[in-house]
Amino acid sequence: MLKFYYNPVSANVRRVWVALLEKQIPFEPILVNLDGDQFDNNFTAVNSLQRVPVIVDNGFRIIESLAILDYLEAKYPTRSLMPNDPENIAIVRMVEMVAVNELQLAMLLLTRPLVGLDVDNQKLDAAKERVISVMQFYENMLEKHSYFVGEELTLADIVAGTLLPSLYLFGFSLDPYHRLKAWLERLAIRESWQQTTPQPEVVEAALPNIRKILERRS
Ligand SMILES: N[C@@H](CCC(=O)N[C@@H](CS)C(=O)NCC(=O)O)C(=O)O
Repeated sequence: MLKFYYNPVSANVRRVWVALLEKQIPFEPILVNLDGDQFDNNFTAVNSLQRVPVIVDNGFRIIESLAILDYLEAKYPTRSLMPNDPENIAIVRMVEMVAVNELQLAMLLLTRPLVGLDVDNQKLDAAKERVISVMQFYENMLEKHSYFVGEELTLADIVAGTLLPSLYLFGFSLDPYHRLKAWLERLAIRESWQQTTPQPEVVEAALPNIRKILERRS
């Protein structure tokens, strides 16, 4: 059975977890505590870069959440989470890249003061502005349809829709973004979202580990 190395507070993990559930792929979850277990010899043998998520499928090992999503889509095409016409493929990729390269980077910076780490005020303001620009960009993209591509869930919704619910932690309100709010409500009622929503007490308990991870990266 496919092995899934995960941690429940990781956004990078959650997008893979949601895809596994949406595609109804059976998997064996293997919890990696990010309080040091990621540096164990056992886990380092699985991923020498010492990060989750990782999947091992019939002995084939993949790291990097977006690469894992692409693999799952190619290997398990039903229930499809990727359109097949050029424009819609581009939309999915664009939404994913904006989520990871713009939104997630800004959110990482905004997490620093939450865990007691220093950050330059100018950088904080720039990160907040970036988040607002991304929210507006997504709001505009959701003008015509229920999801980023038509009426069906795709990887675009999974990647962006597992990041945006955490914005409240940084004081952002979704109230001015009616379409974004309705889209997130639509996602929140899906079983895959409900099953993978990190409990607030689990997030709270993980804050010291998140602090150490961010400290190592600065
Ligand atoms: N680009 C990678 C990022 C993976 C990543 O940063 N994972 C974090 C959890 S969110 C981790 O395992 N961190 C452990 C550490 O830095 O020590 C992906 O998308 O999979």
